[in-house]
Amino acid sequence: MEMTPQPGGMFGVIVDGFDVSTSPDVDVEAIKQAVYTQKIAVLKNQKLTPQEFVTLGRRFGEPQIYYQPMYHHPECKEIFVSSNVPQDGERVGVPQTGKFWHSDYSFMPRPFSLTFIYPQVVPEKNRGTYFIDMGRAYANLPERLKEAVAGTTARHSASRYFKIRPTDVFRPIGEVLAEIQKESPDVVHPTVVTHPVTGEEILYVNDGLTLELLDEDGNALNEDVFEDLLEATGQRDMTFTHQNIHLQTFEEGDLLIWDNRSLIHRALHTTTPEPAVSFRVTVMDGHDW
Ligand code: 7UC
Ligand code: FE
Repeated sequence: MEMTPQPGGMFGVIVDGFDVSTSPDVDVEAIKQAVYTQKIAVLKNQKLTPQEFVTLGRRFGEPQIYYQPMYHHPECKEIFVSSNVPQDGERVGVPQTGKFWHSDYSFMPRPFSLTFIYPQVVPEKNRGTYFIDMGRAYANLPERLKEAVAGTTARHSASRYFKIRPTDVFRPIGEVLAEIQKESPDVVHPTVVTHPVTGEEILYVNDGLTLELLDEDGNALNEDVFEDLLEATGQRDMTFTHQNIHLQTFEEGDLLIWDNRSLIHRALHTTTPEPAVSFRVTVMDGHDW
């Protein structure tokens, strides 16, 4: 196995020669450490069945099952499917997922530690995912904003980007919204979290899933602070040229692993989408937040 820094990229490593069935545990550990410190690892030339993909995830942690079955791979519920390509005339997974800045499961009490993406059908144009390292973004915040968020918490919610399910058609929207709150109630996380492995401080705020900041008494903070954080970190830049934004591209055979605690990401889909399918596995690594 060989690990090299990603050329031209802002962060990340390229991993050649990793084989889920023959590579030793020390290689898994080396990749894991690289993910914590370099944030992304791109495993090259992977040829995995869905089951093998889950096995790969299991070597890094405990694979999690997404709370909504509509995203599950038909044979492998540990795989979350993002797809706009029907199979035998049937919808598989969900199209246009993650087209907003987020950290996976930030609206849940225990967000995932690591995310694995294994693209299956790679579009010609518009391939890739945008990333922002919120550890670096926090370090570069103006002192004024660091002071404003000190001791605060943030409320996260599934509501804004909850995808209407086929079974929701003709249901009253209020009923659907009430059900979302019942199944995945809003959660509160510290605004600044400490990475359990690297000790790095991370601004845990994303435009898609974070609703508002709360002071020590649980009262909503001035909205301007929240808006300034989104602006300062690059999440308001719709040209995606902000210095914090990294476009991670991939080709067939690539398998991306990233640190879901410190990175936020945003899928690159267009309104007239080309066929695109990707499989996702998410794991808990046994460390607390
Ligand atoms: O359809 C989607 O964009 C899924 C999103 C609401 N959640 C992904 C996650 O794991 O947090
Ligand atoms: Fe995501």
